[in-house]
Parts: sequence; structure tokens; C-alpha cells
Amino acid sequence: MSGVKRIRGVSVFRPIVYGNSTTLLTEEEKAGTDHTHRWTVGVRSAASPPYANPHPNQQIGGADDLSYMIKKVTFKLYETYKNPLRSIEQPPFEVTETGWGEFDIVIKVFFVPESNEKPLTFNHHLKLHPWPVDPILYHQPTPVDGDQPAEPPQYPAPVLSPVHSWQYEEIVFTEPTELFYTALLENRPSPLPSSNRHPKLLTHPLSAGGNIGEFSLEMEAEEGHRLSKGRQRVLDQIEEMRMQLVAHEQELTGLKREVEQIQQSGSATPAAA
Ligand code: SLL
Repeated sequence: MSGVKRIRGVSVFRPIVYGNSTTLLTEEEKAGTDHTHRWTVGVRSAASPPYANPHPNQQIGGADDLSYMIKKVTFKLYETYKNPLRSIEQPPFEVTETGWGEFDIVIKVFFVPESNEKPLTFNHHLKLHPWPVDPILYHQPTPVDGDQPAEPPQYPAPVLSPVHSWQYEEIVFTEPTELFYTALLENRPSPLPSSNRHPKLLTHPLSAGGNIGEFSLEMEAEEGHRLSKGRQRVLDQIEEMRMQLVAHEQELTGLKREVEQIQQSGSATPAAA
């Protein structure tokens, strides 16, 4: 087949998000069922539309149509759902359902045939219940001597609805086929905004209690910062342990020398009986 030749030395990545958003059912909607939540699980482009979609289940990601690269997505739901293996063959690649409990959803992404790419599988834990509020984000500085003690931090109540749980991923196509490479070049992803354009009702968007937000360059930078801080801590710990090791080795050498000296003096002047 023409166009399936792979382009050497080239790789192209595409940012996506997968996950779910959940809202509480209203009292009327709950009548006669044991279901409590409505959720949407999906695979979307990472950038969100510039306006906040009024429905919370549609707010995160999804600015771009991904059908130039994705042929279909299957979502394997909990076995009690009708037709639990949902196959979505056109965008938006998502499933909306109601339910009462959280469970793991296997998401399988199939690429367009001309890409000759193997499907990718993600596991997503369907999230219905609120994120705990992260106390680190409300940390108050410890008062220095003489200062008034800080007021105890005021934690906001966790947000029950909407609840978002989305994972950012970059799919890397290594040496794409000629045909697919053309499609990739014709469909550049919308860039992430520099920061969250939607109201930050709580803490950090999308995690740690945030309830409205979007993936942004600021978030990426914060994650990078967290990673480099973690890396530095590991390096500091390695250095600290190396110093301890050197000190222990010096102590050991000293002790060995002492033992030798004692043994030598012992053999030179045998102890009196
Ligand atoms: C739990 N292990 O106990 C999990 C299972 C299943 C959730 C959660 C309704 C399904 C239906 C539903 O939400 N199931 O109506 O078919 O928490």
C-alpha cells in the first residue's frame, strides 16, 4: 500500500487528556433509581475551548477534533451496565452514563488505519466523589518568636459537584507513515493557554479540590517545578548519605588501625600470666 512507508528520524507528539467529569443528579433525576451521579468519560484534545462550556462535564479539554488520528475509542464499563463495552466511532470520543459507584474503566484508543499504529490502552478510575482539600495549599507560615500565632487555616468544604479527574498524556508517533505524517501536519493541536482562563473557584484546577479549570502552560510549569524540587531533594539525600558513608569509612579505618596497634603491642610484649 502506498503511503505506509515510515518517515525515518521523525517523531510527532499530540497532547490528549483522558478521564471523567461528574455531577450530582437532581432529586427529580434520582427518583426511582439508586443512581446518584451523572458522569462523562472521554478522550479529548488537551486544550479546552476558550469559553467555559456551561455543562461541567464538557469543560475540560476537547478544543480540537481528534478524528484525523483517532478512529475509535472503546470504554469497558462495569459489567452491570447494559452493553458494557462501548465503542465510540466518531467524535466526541466519550460516554455519558449515570451510576452510584466508582470503578475502573479500560479505555482503548484505536488510531486511523493509515497510521499503522497499534492501539493504546489506558486505565482510568471513574471518579465520583470529591477530592480531599489539600492542606499543603493552605499551609500557614509558622510564627517566629514573639509573633502572634497564625490563625488556624480555613479549609473550604470539598466540592461535591462537579468533580473532575483527567490525566494529561502526550502520544508520541515515532517514524509515522507518510500518509499519517501529512495528516498530523495538517492538524496541529491548539496550544495550551498560558494560565487557567476559567474561574478558579477553589484551589488548584483539576486536582486537590479544584472544580473548574483547564490544562495550561502554568500548570505544566508548576508540575515541572515540583519535579525539579523532588529531584533536588533526592540529590541532597544522596549527598547526605555519601557524607555519612565517608565518615563511617574513616571511623572504620581508624578503628582497624587501633586494633592492629593493640595486636602488635600484644605480640611484642606478651601479657604477664
Ligand atoms: C463499588 N466496586 O462497590 C465498586 C462497584 C459499581 C457502580 C461500583 C451502577 C451500575 C448499573 C453503578 O454505578 N455501578 O446501574 O448497572 O463501589
